[in-house]
Amino acid sequence: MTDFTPWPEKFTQLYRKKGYWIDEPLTHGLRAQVSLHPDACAIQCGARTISYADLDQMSSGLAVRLLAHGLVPGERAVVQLPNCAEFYITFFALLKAGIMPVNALFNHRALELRAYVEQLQPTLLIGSHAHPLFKDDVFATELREISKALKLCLYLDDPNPQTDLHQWMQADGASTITFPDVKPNDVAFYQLSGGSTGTPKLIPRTHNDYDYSVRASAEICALTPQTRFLCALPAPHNYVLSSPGALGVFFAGGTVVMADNPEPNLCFNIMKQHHVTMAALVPSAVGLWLEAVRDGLHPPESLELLQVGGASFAEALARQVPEALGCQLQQVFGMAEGLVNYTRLDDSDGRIFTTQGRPICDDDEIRVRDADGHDCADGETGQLWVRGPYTFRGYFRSPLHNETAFDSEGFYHSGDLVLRDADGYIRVVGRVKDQINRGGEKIAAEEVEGLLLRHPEVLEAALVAQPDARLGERGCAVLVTRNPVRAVALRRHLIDQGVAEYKLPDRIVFVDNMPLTAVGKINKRALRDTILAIQ
Ligand code: J2J
Repeated sequence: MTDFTPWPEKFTQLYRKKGYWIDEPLTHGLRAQVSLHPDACAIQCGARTISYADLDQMSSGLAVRLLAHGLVPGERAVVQLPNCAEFYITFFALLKAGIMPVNALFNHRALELRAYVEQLQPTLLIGSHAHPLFKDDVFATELREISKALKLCLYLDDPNPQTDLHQWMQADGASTITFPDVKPNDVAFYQLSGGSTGTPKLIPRTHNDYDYSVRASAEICALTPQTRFLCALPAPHNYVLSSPGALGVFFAGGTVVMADNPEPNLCFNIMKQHHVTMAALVPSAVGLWLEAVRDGLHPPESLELLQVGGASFAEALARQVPEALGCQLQQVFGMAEGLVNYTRLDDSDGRIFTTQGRPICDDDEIRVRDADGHDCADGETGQLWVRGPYTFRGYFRSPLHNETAFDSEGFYHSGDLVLRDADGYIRVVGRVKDQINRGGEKIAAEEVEGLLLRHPEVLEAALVAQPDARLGERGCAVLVTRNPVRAVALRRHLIDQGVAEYKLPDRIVFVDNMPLTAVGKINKRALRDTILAIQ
């Protein structure tokens, strides 16, 4: 089974020749800023100010200690940290040490973490006791059984200095060590896929491809050392990590200001206190910010640019942003698998309000195809296929899934329904993948259905999207059961299996029979109508 599918040689050469891939490790952007202005603030985390020199030294300190402990470049790690400076320090430390992490979301639970550990067989786990799974050693012990290679577990704020992450970040001697040479075409880390399948899939991202997407994004968004970026979405998410996200800000010498979540009172206070100039939100959070302003809360005057992406953003809301929040809007349509589109800062209002932008790169090859694989004309709705210098070529160890996710020419099928105008601007109008987009959080229907079907009373299960004014969509489980079961019992059943809370169906509906398609599959389109009819 392939861990990583490389780009064919022809493309590798092209992307190098065009200057997209510059054969530098993903840490090079940070290195440059450390030497330019070591004392500038890289991260504002609550009252803590982490300078570029601190970020560099602490990440080197951790990297040195990990290697001295016997971890070996090429090994893998599972990391689960909340939104805090240590997330980035750890990320850079692992890049320096050549250890490839997956950064789990903080709201992931046992099911997701088990799946990552099972797939990656990590030697290192970095977590936080603030997470319910790591309040004692029980779950970590279970993970050690799943990955026999797991030799070190470190925790944020661990009372035991031997395993306290901060202790491991002490910089002693770090500056004298040389780190292993990383090969820029190797995997730097694994990104999380929103997924549409039963088990969460991992996306290998290389130094070269990720570095390009970050560098180019920072340029498109005109980031400078004066940029003060609010990270209020989960830090590991591809959007706030790389579009241009925290990495883009570090590469430009700006400041990342951390917030636990996008709640408007919290964020407005933080933004005012730290003069935030730019923020990235999902549409459901923008809804909350606009509502707060209508209720009399003053938006921060320093805010210049608000990025909105991750889920469909209604034009009516988009139009309100500049006046209500006193800033420019930028729409972002991206995916952890690669392709990212932005409206440009100098685009007309019409484009900014009604499209999700155009790709980063001229060599992002976009195909809009109908269900039979034929190319659609400009302005016609079809399925998005893409290949390019930062769109991956295969999921980690998923040969079967890769067969359908890619065509024979290496184009990736994102599962989005889009239309593209003659200038290459894209509008997302729906999707064909079996996924719920719950306020930007992606839920693979098949995963939740599989868990529901493990309940002894459940005969058939389908998770479908139901429109929701606040979240855009909610998950509705439609079930055929042997005997009546209470919804609370089913929720309990899901929680007991350790699934992340955001994946729990918001609503459970019972039916006698499932509507079927001509080929005998559950007809989800019909089900969506059914659940609306029985509101
Ligand atoms: C409609 N649907 C959108 C948009 C993403 C930048 C921004 C977002 C993501 C992300 C990202 C959308 N309108 N503006 O990784 O770097 C839906 C699509 C897409 C899926 C990807 C980035 N922006 N989507 O959201 O991997 O369905 O990445 O295929 O979480 O989100 O989800 P994800």
